[in-house]
Amino acid sequence: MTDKNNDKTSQHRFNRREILGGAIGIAGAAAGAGLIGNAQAQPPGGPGGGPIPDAFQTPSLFRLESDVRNCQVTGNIPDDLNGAFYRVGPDAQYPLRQGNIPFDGEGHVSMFRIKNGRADYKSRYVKNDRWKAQDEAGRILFPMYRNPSMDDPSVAGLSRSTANTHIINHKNYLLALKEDSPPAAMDLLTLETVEPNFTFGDKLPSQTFTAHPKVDSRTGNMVAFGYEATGFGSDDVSLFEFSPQGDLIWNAMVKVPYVGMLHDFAVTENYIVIYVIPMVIDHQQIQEGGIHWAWNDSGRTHFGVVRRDGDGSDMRWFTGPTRSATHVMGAFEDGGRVYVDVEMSESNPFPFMPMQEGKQWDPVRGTSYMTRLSADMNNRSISGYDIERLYEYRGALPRQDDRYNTASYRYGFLGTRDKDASNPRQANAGYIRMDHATRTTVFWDAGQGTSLAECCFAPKHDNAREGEGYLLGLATRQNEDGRGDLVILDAEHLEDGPVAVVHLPIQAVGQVHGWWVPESQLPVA
Ligand code: V55
Ligand code: FE
Repeated sequence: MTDKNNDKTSQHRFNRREILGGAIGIAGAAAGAGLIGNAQAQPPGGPGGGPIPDAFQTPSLFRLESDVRNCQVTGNIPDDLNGAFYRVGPDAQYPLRQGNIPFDGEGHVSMFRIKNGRADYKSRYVKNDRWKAQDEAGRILFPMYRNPSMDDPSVAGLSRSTANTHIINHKNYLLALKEDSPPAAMDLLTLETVEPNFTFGDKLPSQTFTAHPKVDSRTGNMVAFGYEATGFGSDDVSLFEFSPQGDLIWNAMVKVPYVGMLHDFAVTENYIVIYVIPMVIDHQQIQEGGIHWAWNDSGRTHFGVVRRDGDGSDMRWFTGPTRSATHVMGAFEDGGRVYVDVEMSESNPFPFMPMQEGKQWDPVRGTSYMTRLSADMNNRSISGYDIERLYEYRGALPRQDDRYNTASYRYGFLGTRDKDASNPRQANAGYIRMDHATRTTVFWDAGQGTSLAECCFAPKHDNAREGEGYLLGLATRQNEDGRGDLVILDAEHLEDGPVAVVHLPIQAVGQVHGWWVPESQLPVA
């Protein structure tokens, strides 16, 4: 694939652009223009604003595992920020096949280990069975996103997990997650893969495990689910809860109205909410060698609420119009009404996901905004749920102070673009803090030529007030060959700009999600 960009100062960027364009086909064409170049070519639904995290600006063929000791720092890393910031994203082991999507690159985990004012950086691939088999074979053996019928016969029975979506700590492990498989367990400090197919000591009541478990705010238990839980394409969803020690506390099985992508879910004190969007399994497309999903632009959404302590039979479904939501900022209940805050778009947020019925991807209807969904559990007669847009900032990877995962919360954080820029196509990236109590926002503008990955909140100490802490995020410097900087902001004073910037001498690996583990939860080295 040739590139018309002949800017001599951006030779490296040129190459990456070529790689992305060639490797991911349609995504290269539809999103690449906005993703890899600067903001100019962005559609309104482009990076940071739309669904596609700026993360995918980093190459999906990076493959450099690295260790950077004692990174250079501008400013001062605060004394009360001690722990590790983990990131994970797809980093394709081999160029992706025509028709495949960037969500299928193999997982590459990175870590900023921060202690006593110093930061070290490390990155390692998740070396699970898939990665090892493909490394030994010297070629792709799992050539298509969530389509086992395309697999090389030699890998029959192996986990297909790319482990590329999210990471969380559980017991003494870092679990690398992909929603179609069990986790892979890594060492929290060395990032070695120690248990490539982690099934909680055979107690995992599902064949799959979500990328978005929640930690219960009161008990520290991990509440999670798996969809397509009893086999490929099944309409069974397994809901379950593990104690911090790894004991299975509770589980129940429910059915969904149709098989759609259940990327995230919500947990409140008493309820679990799963939200079914018309990113549907497409059996014909799968048979023809394509990916798992396609967008049905006339499909209805289903907001399902079920008690956390029952057998699943109390599940209530509230239906609504065609919408997409993939990530939850926070959720809570108030007098029987259940609220779930999500990024929401009217249509398919992902330009590389096929559209059914020959429709065209729509960058405007594909743009996401923070939106509050709710349903009144005390009212037996309603069959719909309510939708309220909260803020006019676009963006798709919302976060909160994760200590409030299952409780009422006030503050949310989001990577976005300046909504007041005179030319929205050139709007600078930034992070905002949303205060739901006052419905006000504070925006930090990262400046020109920088893109931002999803941010993550780190409390100042274990007993800090909600939102008292730091916001961490990876900044990619477009004008420096995509070099990476970790920015650290005071989460209560985003307007002041970073208190510290940790400089990498190289690009960072790409990122979908990130996760903070405080010093108190890390093993002693
Ligand atoms: C997402 C990411 C995935 C995936 C499904 O919304 C959904 C994000 C990186 O992989 O397989
Ligand atoms: Fe996600």
